Amino acid sequence: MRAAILPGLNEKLEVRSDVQAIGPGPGEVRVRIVASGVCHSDISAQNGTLPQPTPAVLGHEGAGEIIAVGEHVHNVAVGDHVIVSWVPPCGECKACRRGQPNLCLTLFMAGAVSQRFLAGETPIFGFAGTGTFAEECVIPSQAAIKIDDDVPLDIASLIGCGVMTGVGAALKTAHVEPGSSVIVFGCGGVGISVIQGARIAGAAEIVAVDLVPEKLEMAKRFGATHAVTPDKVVEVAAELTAAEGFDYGFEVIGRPETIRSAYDATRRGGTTTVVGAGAMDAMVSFNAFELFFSEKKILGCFYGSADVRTDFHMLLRLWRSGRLDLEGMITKRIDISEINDAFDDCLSGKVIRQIIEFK
Ligand code: PAD
Ligand code: ZN
Ligand code: ZN
Repeated sequence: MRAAILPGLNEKLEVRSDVQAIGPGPGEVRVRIVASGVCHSDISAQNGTLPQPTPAVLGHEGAGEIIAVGEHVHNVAVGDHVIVSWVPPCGECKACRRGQPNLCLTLFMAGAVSQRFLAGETPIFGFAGTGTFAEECVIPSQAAIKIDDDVPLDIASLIGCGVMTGVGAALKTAHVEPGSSVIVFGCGGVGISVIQGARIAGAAEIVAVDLVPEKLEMAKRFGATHAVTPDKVVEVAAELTAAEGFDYGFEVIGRPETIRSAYDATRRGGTTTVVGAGAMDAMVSFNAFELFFSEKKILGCFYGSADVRTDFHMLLRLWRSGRLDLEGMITKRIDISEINDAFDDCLSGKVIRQIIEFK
């Protein structure tokens, strides 16, 4: 089968057709991937911002159909349509039992160090324990979340990472309140999803911030009431909040400067949520005075604080009722052979989500 492999750090992806997925072993399932979104985290795995052993099949935002199940698998069966979750909740650890299954590390860490693919004779990792830039992948059964057969799998794939993370950041991490003011730095697939989440939560003002002018126009279609380049943030804060700052600031880029900007744009007592995934050596500075004096809450956000077992369905219901626009987020449909160009397009900042379709 075909798969896009990252041979080593900072190398171009190589699309090979001699790849196979190994298994399914006990507790695992084999998924025929129908669609996979391209998320910025895939690029961050390529350039080392996020740690990932190589060689690895990238991709972690996918949906498809179960074509084989290993022993002891009861939650899904052959023929089921599923969304791949890159954090499979084990259901038994402390994080799962205290109601924070997005922080479950049991199967996530095991997946990160297993080589569930072969390219020729070479064992290959899968990004974040998945690897959806492949026609098939083998994952723990807990990573396969069954959905209704009538949901188009391209729509479904987006929920697997960007939409769950972004909408979850607004609804489940920050708990945006009706009538509040929100500012979102970064309008890629994840940032647009934060904007949609804030709109669903009933925010009164939603300001989108991006460097790319086309993105600002797009952001308005998804619920941003204002959209500005970073140099206009102070001006818009003056206009909308009487310079007090926004109730909620979201950083959806993953850089120290923009984390700092999101904090600065948040009002005293407000909440800054860091969704962007930055590097381990990228430091952000706060002075000791402002931390206590401003009483701003700084929240991290991992996978939208989601319980994928229920929240994927919550998002699908919002989509069915016309309150969450997923179709509009698909900027481009590509063949896996175009994956390196797709990475360049993502870095240009002009696309929301690109989907690899496997036919
Ligand atoms: P993307 O590349 O599609 O979008 C990023 C956007 O930010 C683009 O529109 C850029 O133009 C814009 N941008 C870049 N620099 C600036 C700047 N200095 N000021 C304003 N705008 C800027 O990325 P994405 O939406 O796929 O992902 C966004 C981040 O979220 C990225 O860091 C990704 O790794 C992270 C992520 N985190 C989680 C999580 O669990 N926390 C999950 C998924 C993705
Ligand atoms: Zn667990
Ligand atoms: Zn992602």
